[in-house]
Amino acid sequence: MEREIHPAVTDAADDIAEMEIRGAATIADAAAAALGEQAKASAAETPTAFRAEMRAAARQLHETRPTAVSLPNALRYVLRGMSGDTVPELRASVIGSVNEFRRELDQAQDNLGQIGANRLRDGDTIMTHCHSTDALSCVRHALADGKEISAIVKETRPRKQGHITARQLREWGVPVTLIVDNAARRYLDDTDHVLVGADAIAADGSVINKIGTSGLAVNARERGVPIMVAAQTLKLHPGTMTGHTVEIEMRDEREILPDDEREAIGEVTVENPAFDVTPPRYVDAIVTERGQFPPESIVTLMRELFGDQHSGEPWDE
Ligand code: RUB
Repeated sequence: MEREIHPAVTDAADDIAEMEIRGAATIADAAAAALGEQAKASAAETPTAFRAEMRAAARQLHETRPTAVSLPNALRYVLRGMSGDTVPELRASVIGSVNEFRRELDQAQDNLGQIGANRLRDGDTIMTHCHSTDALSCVRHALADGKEISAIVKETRPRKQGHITARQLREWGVPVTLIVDNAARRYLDDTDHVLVGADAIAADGSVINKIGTSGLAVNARERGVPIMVAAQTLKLHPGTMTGHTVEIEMRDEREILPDDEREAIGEVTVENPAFDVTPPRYVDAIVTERGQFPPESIVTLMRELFGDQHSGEPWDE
């Protein structure tokens, strides 16, 4: 049966797929909000139809981008909070869990920011990669604590999310040096902390983040610069506890090589992975709203948070 999907869901799904909405926490927030709109607008007449509609909306959102685990974690949170025997009860429960989820997301980002800020000293220079709201929360708190922070911002090819980071830091008055990705090793000698976010953290402590993070981490380790990953617990990937791996999104080749330039070069293969995996041995600390963890011990937190819940996905029919 065709389910009524609200335009707010279709629009959010398109915006996530096209990266108009991007970054793991922002994607999770937008997906939860879209489920809330679906619940508010639903014309379903029976509880069964309402539940089916919510599952269909969640599936559409889930299919947009495969790597950021915050997206399925958000959908799980909202759908698992759906309860009641009538459509109005179901609707109210979904709206309630969407609001709760979004509040917790903000709160978690704020709390981890304070913990991450404690690692930064007055006068420190950080190096960033991509644009992470969790990572920037650490800087915001350090500034609020009266510390002076400078930033070396990697451009982050091919989508140049470094520009978003640079703009935000400048709004906060942070001195910014923008560099191309290839210059990172040279500027590590002027860096006190590498500070990045995460799209997913695996049970072994591996960090999945924007392509280029792993090379940066290896170089930083070689230069003796600590690497800190700011990632609220929404980024912990429950499936990796039972042996699943994290799918790395491959994006359109034209992000790297537009058609006209490709024609001029001739026949080439182009690969455009959006993310990579940094092994735990190159990471000094994962900073969450529950405290900071050496990557190898993150599994303890995952066991506490997820237990052994693993019984199918709430959006499956
Ligand atoms: C974004 C990216 C960010 C993480 C964390 O990739 O890799 O570092 O998502 O961001 P893309 P946040 O631009 O391809 O979505 O801390 O805001 O969740």
